[in-house]
Amino acid sequence: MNKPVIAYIGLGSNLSHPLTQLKLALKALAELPNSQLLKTSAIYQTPAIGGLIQPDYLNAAVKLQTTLSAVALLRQLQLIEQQQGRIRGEKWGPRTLDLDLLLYGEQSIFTQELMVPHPGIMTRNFVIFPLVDLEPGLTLPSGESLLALKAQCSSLSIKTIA
Ligand code: A4P
Ligand code: MG
Repeated sequence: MNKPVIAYIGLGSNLSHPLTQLKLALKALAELPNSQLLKTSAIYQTPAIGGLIQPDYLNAAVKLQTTLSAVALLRQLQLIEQQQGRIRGEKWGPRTLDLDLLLYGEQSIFTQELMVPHPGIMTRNFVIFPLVDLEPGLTLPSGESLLALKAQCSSLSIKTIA
């Protein structure tokens, strides 16, 4: 049995009733094998980044403890995405559900299949705000503090909806 690790997952949806999608995903995350859901952030509404014209996103994040390996956890997340009708179209295109493995313990992982910390973590307000809800004192493997990152990112375009 692997040692328990604290992992943070980012959730995003901008299709097919995003709030329902996030609630379903939270239920599925609470039922992940070999894992325990510890905390859920507020839900935020943010304009889509990435160039394509598409609806606003709802974003959130969760903190969980798991004995799954990082890759096993990623595959479980992809399974949940598929169960919620995710069709992989254009990169950064609209989606019913996107689950990103943001952090996995203190580990840095750089493979084709998995990059941890998730490359978007440092600059995206829709990742940083939910992470601050979960663990304001968090420091990334690079040594950067979450609160310092939050101070650098815009709060203008993000609002809490639940
Ligand atoms: N992959 C590598 N590392 C990871 C990781 N840490 N977590 C690989 C999850 N997946 C990871 O992902 C493509 C590949 O990334 C997977 O096969 C996996 O092996 P994907 O979910 O199929 O494609 P994607 O989500 O379109 O690409 P990507 O690069 O993950 O995009 P992002 O960074 O997730 O951005 N605007 C707002 N406001 N809110 C959003 O949530 N999300 C995106 C997508 C764009 N704009 C957004 C939002
Ligand atoms: Mg993604």
